[in-house]
Amino acid sequence: MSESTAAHIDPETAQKVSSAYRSMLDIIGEVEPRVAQATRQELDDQRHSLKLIASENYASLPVLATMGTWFSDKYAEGTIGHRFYAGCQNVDTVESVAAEHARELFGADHAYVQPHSGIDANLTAYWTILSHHVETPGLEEFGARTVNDLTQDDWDTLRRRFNDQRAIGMSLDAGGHLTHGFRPNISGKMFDQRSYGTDPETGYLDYGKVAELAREFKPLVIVAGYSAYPRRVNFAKMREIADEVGAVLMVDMAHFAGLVAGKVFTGDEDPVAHADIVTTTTHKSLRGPRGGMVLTTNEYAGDVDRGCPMVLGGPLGHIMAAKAVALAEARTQAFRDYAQRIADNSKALAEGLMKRGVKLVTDGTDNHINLLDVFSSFGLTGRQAESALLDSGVVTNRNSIPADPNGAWYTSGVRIGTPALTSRGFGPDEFDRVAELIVTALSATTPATTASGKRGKAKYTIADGVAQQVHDAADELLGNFPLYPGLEL
Ligand code: DSN
Repeated sequence: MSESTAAHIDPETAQKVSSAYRSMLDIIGEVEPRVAQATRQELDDQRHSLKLIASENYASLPVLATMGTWFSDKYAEGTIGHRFYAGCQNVDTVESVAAEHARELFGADHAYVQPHSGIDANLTAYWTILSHHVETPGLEEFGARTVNDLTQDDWDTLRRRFNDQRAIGMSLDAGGHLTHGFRPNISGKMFDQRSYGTDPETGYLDYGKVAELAREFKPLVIVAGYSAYPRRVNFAKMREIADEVGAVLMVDMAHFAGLVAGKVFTGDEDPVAHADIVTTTTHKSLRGPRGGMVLTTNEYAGDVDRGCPMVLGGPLGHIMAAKAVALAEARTQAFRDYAQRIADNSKALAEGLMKRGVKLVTDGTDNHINLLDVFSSFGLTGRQAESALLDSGVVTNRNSIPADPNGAWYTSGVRIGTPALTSRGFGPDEFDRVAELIVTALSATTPATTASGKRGKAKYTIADGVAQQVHDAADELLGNFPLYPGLEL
């Protein structure tokens, strides 16, 4: 299998896989035909649309196949070799293999591969940090050595103190994530949180401002990482800031884990070399199964391993097995080539958009994300642009931009990423064509006015025939890079 086109299989395998999937869908269909039909339809939809959501990808068939097994039926709470259930020897094997690959691939002291998602990984990391650091002020009053020794009553008292624990993270409109201390997520209740933003002129992270905030606020945790920032982060600088104020440096690399695994982000840009704790999902640029993972230094290994049952439900053996397979794929030179192409394609897409007059946040990209300011460029809200693109077979998501004039619901931006279409084999020429199609669709879109004659924020109209024309052109482009070719259901 060529890794640049993980979505590809050779014809003989395709025949076998087709027959296996057909049999599986027949069995499923006998129980609930609507699920079998939706599963077939999902493949068809993914085959025929331009998947540009920056957090999505196409896992390889070995990864997909590993998820569908009887490991799903086994309980295995606890950690490798220390389970609360009997008969976990095979779960021990797959969890050990996944952790071993993760440690070696990322150069981490320790890997905890149980988190079910990115939110779970971050929650596990926060509890790890609190477990490790919060014991100092006054745990002796509970007769406890660490937070793990506390009774329920002790927890009730301690919970009221969480507001005394401080964290800083990138603001949402600059590209940070809800789990970096924002109110809709538990992290915003566990910590007293302040945000650092980006430079209003350039849109780049301002390390001087981060340092200023850290000195003034003295957080226990500095969270670095992003889900919608189109530039690289210098984690060596973030480490210096953390050291200066005695903070723990936590990096959420969910979005760019594939670029770290693929050695595109090295040196100062390698989070694992600089942070105390690194969290990630496994299904974005890393191209594995849906799930999460936490990498730590030896200092935090004992605490992070208590993630289940502290904050996580029983580990998912079938997903940990698939993480092991995906991480084995990510160790190859072919994956490193793929990761480099993600970044090269992202630049090509940015150039294609900018030469056609689109304003990008930071005027470009050097990772896998392009953040389009569709309000300045086309007079559309993010919601209108997202919908018009979807009508045209282009799947993206709306996203806030810094100081967004349309707020967090309608937004003024659209976020676009290259990992998925790079997996299908797209190169710079195809991404230039993608830019052209996006501009064609959005140039033909106008905001609809509301009943009172005001410019609406949700409704829109597209000039006759343009959505279909773009959809057809997208399909033609996709036809050259088929998804799991030969897999016929
Ligand atoms: N949902 C992921 C994303 O789209 O970036 C992060 O939570």
